[in-house]
Amino acid sequence: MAKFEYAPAPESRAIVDIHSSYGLFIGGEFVESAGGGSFKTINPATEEVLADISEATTEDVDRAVKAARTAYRGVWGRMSGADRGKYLFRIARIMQERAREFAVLETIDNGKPIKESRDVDIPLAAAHFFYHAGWADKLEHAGLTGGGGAPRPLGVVGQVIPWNFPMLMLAWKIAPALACGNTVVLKPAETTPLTALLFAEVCQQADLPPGVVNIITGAGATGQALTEHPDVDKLAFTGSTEVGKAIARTIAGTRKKATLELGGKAANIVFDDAPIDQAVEGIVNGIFFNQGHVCCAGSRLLVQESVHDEVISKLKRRLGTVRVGDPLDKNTDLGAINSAAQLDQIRELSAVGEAEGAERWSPPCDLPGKGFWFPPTVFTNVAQTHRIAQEEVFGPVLSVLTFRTPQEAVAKANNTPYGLSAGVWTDKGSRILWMADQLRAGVVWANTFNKFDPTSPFGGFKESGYGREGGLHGLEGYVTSGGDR
Ligand code: TAP
Repeated sequence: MAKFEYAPAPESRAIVDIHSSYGLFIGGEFVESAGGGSFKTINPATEEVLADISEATTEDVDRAVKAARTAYRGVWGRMSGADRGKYLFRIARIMQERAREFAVLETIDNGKPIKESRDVDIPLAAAHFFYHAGWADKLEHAGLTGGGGAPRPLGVVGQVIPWNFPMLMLAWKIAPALACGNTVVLKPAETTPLTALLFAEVCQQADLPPGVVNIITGAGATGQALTEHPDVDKLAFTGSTEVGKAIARTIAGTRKKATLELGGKAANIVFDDAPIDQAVEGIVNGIFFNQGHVCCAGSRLLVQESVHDEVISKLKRRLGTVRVGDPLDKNTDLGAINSAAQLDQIRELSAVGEAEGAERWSPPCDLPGKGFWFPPTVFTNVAQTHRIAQEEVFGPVLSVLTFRTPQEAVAKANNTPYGLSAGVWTDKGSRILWMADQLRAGVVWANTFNKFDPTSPFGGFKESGYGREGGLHGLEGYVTSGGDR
C-alpha cells in the first residue's frame, strides 16, 4: 500500500529554557549536592547532552527528609484541607499554563512523541492535581478509615518513580500525598529528571511552603538511601518488580507503609465477534503507545484462532503506516527508546524470541542514524513458555498467541506472575463481564485500551504490586486513622 508522506511538522523547542546544570530541590531552594557529584541527562533521540544533574548522596537524602519533616510539623500537617486545596489548584493551573513547556521538555528528555506528551502526559498530570485539590477539604467525609476516626496524614512520604511517564508518575505520587497533608521527598529516574526539576520551579511559583515538596536527583543508590531512611513514614514506588521486591525486603519489620506499582505483561484478548478494525487500533495503541514503555501495555495479544489471520494481516497493514522518528515532529507515532540500556534489553529479548522459534516481523522503516531506536515488531507463533510471552520487554514488541474458547483465553491470560491490566474485545456485554470477573488484573479495559483517569484507581495483583493510585482507593494509601506524629 502506498504510504502517504507527511511534510515535517516539528514543534519548536524555543519555549524551553534548559539550564546547563541543576541542583537538588530541598527546603524550597535549589542547592548543591553535598558530595558535589553529578551526571548527565541526554536526549535519547539525538544523544545530545542536555544538562548536568546533581547526584544526591545519603547526606542530601537526610537533608531532604529533615526539610520535609520540618514542613510537615510546622505548616503542612496543620494546615486546613481547604487551604491545602488552594495550593494544589494553583499548581494545577500553573501546570496548565506552562503545559507546552512541560510537553516539549518531556519529549526532549524522554524521547516520547510530542503528540503524546502534549495530549496525554501533561493534561493528565494537571488533571491529577485538579482532582486531588478537590478532595483536600472533603477527606473526612470520604469513608477512608472505615469508621476508625478522622483521616490523618502519615507524615513524610518517600517517592521513587520511573522514566516512562516522568511527569505523570510525579503527579500520581505528589498530588494525593499533598492533598492528604503529607510532605514528600521524590526521586525521579536518572534518565528523565528535567520535568521534575521544572515542577520544582512550579512549586516556587505557587509559593508552596518550603520543604513540602523536595526533589532529589540521582540513580538507584539515591532511591535506596531514601527507602532506608528511618524518618520516612511511607514509600510510594513505581518501577520494576525486581527493585520493588528489594524495597519490600528493606522495609519489612519497620513501621513504614508502602505502595508498589510494578511491572506487567498484559493480555489483550480479541474474540471472533469483536469489531476487528477497532480492535486493530486498540492493539496498536496497547503496545506501541509510548514505544511500549508502559507497565500496563497490551504486550501479549491473544487472538481467537478463527480470526487470527485476518487480525494479523490487518495489523501488519496498519503498522506499515506508523511513523517512526523525530519525537518533536507532531506527525510522529513512535519516538525514541529511552536509553541505550533499555534498547539493549529490547534487542536481547527480541533475539531470544527468534531463537526460541517465534516468527519476527517489522514493517519497512528507516530508523534515524543517531539516538536509540527500535522498529515496531510483531512476533507470531509464540508459545506460552517463550520468554517473550512471560517477561516484560518494555519496548515496541508484541507477542501473538491464539486461543479457541473463553476458558482457554482466561487460562492463558492469567498464566503470568504479573496482574496489572488486560483488554477484552468482543461484541457481547455478558462476555465482557464474565471475563472481567475471571481475569486476575487490576484494570480490565473493554473494547478500548490504555484509558486513564484520575478518578479511577490503578494498581496490580500478584507481582505487579500492591496498593492503588488514583480515585478514592488511592487516597487510602496516604492517610491513617490513628497516631499524631
Ligand atoms: P526501576 O529500575 O525499578 O527504576 C524505578 C526507579 O527506582 C528509578 O527512579 C530508579 O532509579 C529507582 N531505583 C533503582 N534501584 C533502586 C533501589 N535499589 N532502591 C530504590 N530505588 C531504586 O524501573 P525502570 O526501569 O525505571 O522502569 C521500568 C519498570 O517500571 C517496568 O518494569 C515497568 O513495568 C514499571 N512501571 C510500573 C508502573 C506501574 S504503575 N505499575 C508504571 C510505570 C513503570 P534510576 O532510574 O535512577 O536507576
